[in-house]
Amino acid sequence: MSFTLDQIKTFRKLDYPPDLYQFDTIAAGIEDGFEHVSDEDIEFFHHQGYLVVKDAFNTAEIESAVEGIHNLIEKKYSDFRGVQIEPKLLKQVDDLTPSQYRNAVRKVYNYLDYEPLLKEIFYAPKLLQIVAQMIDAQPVHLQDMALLKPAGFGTEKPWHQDCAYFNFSLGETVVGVWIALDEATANNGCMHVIPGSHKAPQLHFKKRDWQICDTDIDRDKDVLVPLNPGSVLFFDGMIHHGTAANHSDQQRWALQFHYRSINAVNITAEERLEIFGAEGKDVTC
Ligand SMILES: O=C(O)CCC(=O)C(=O)O
Repeated sequence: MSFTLDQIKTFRKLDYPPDLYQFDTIAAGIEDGFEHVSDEDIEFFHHQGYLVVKDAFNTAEIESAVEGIHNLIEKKYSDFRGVQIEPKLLKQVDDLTPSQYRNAVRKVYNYLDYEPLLKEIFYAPKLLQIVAQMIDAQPVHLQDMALLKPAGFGTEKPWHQDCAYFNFSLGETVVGVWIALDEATANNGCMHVIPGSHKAPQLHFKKRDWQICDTDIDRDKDVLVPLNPGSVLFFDGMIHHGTAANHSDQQRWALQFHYRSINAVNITAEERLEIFGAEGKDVTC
């Protein structure tokens, strides 16, 4: 049995300002896949910090990715540990039925060495070819995740810059690739980006997550990125982005990959926090 409406209501408290995400401006995108991405589009990516490519993966490729995620959640690989459920349900994880557990998964990560169906899409030549142009060097694996926003109570991912999580110096472009596996809409928690916000690091705070302060977000510039399954959002690792809670009755599954340049330089966590951390800087949020 899945969750009852009463259960869903108790998981669903909104814990951020209702106008933190804006829904008026919708991202435009390149039609019909990667082969239509031009040099001007790569320029657009560098200026604006994001690029949308519609219908980049076909139905068979998306079904195969979904099957890969099911394999991981349903424990096909006995020593795989990269499954995280919705934080709000953590306390009752042992009481969930198998179907409730499946519907409560929020994140699956570090799976490339386990699931060949997902490794295939991570290293798809047609995708890497675009990423290489954006990075202007050989792309190297940085992170692999599947981000699943459960229907009814999927939590927000507050505004942040992904590079605030990565121990690499800021000289080289990090590319995030977000691939919709379901229809991602304004209602079920599609991506939001702030164009042009990738040019400088922003202080992060430990609030609802490791995030940018709600009051430091240029909400008027929020661009919504609804995507149909198989469409892709490329985003610079420095762009301000986030996703609102999913209170709709539609789940929202996506893959999120990150690639760095082969030339990227490692830094320590302390050096990263010198750049992105608010600690000791006499600022509050
Ligand atoms: O897919 C989502 O809900 C947000 C993902 C995201 O921005 C992240 O994990 O960096």
